[in-house]
Amino acid sequence: MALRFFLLISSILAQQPQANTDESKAGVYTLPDPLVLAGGMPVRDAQTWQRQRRAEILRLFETQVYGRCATPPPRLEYEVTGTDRKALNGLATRKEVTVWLTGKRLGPKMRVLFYIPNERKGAAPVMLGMNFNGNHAIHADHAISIAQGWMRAGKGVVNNRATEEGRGSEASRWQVDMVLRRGYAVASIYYGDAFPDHKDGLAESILPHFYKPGQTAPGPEDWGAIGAWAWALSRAQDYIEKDRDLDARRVAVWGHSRLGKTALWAGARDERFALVISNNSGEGGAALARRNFGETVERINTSFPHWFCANFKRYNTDVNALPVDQHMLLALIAPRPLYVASAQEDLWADPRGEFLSAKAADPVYRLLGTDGLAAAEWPGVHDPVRSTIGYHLRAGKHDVTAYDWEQFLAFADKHLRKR
Ligand code: GTR
Repeated sequence: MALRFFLLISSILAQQPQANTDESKAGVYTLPDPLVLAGGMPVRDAQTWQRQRRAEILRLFETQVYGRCATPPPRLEYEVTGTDRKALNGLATRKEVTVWLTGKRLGPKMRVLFYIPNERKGAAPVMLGMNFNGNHAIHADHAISIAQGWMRAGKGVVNNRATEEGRGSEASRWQVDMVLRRGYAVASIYYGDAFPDHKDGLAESILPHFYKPGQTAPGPEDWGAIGAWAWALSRAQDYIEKDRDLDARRVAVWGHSRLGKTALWAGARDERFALVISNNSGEGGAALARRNFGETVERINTSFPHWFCANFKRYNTDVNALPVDQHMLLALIAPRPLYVASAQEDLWADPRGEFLSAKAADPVYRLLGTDGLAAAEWPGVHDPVRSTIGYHLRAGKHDVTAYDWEQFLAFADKHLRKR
């Protein structure tokens, strides 16, 4: 009996290794060098980065971390509904755009909610991101359609379905009115439209719609949920390119937490995104995988087996064998402006590891002629840095707050220039 109890406890502990939050135990590690080609030759100029090294790194993230995304349908199938030019007391124009993700009107679709500031000169720059609780959760506006499909527990969610009660429940994380008053359009998508976020979500996701003939499950290098979400963000960009109220060359893609990981992967894959914002993205996002602090590769693959590609699990117990680390994901965004936001109490996401990762992407940003990350040391609380790689550490917990938005907007005002 005692032995069985002991075995049970030790197997539970083995499944759930304790997360380290002691800086003195973060360990020593050597990061792979983004500026050395696979063959060992150093990358000394922007051309070699753009033509060779960038592609090598992108491929490694595709095959070892997030998986390869599908080829988009040849033609974007979409429909604009519910346009209201006097939304939010005249502050904005609201549109809901249905995009059919496989290009077929009978197939899966996502709904992109737009608020476009009415007071603007020309096409508006866009803050594009995904939400956790449905488009109707980002603002109390009664005209937003309630999200369909599976939804995780939250305000107004009954039997995994959204109801009216959830309206506006995520509003503090979106700050729609603030963003509009600063001249930016807001675009938001319920992430569950592309992949319902639970371990059995695959069947209801867009992935099976892209299986090759005879395929019944994702292969080791095929995309997972993060890939599906990132890919859907690119389909939103496809639509933005068709809407003359929106400036497709000034789209900032942003996200919080798992959706921050998603925004980074979207920005890395798709160079049309002009600016990328990661908020508290942590493990599998901005934070270095090799640093043993907070969530680990093993932990994330165990809790969320559907997020990454199957190959990523090979690194569960040997993170040093990964041919990349997350600074190389950030480097894929170079030379485009990138903002990494951390929160002081968000130890699970390893705020210091997020900074160190941004710092380790700096040589690539500098090689490409930008000022990189202009902070030698980890900045203190509420001391934002606004170089081409921007960074701040906010007081408080894992969240998106008005403070974060003030910094995102100041950063975007500085870097999202009209082109
Ligand atoms: C946590 C997960 C993190 C982060 C977070 C979130 O449970 O371990 O990697 O993604 O969820 O997305 O809220």
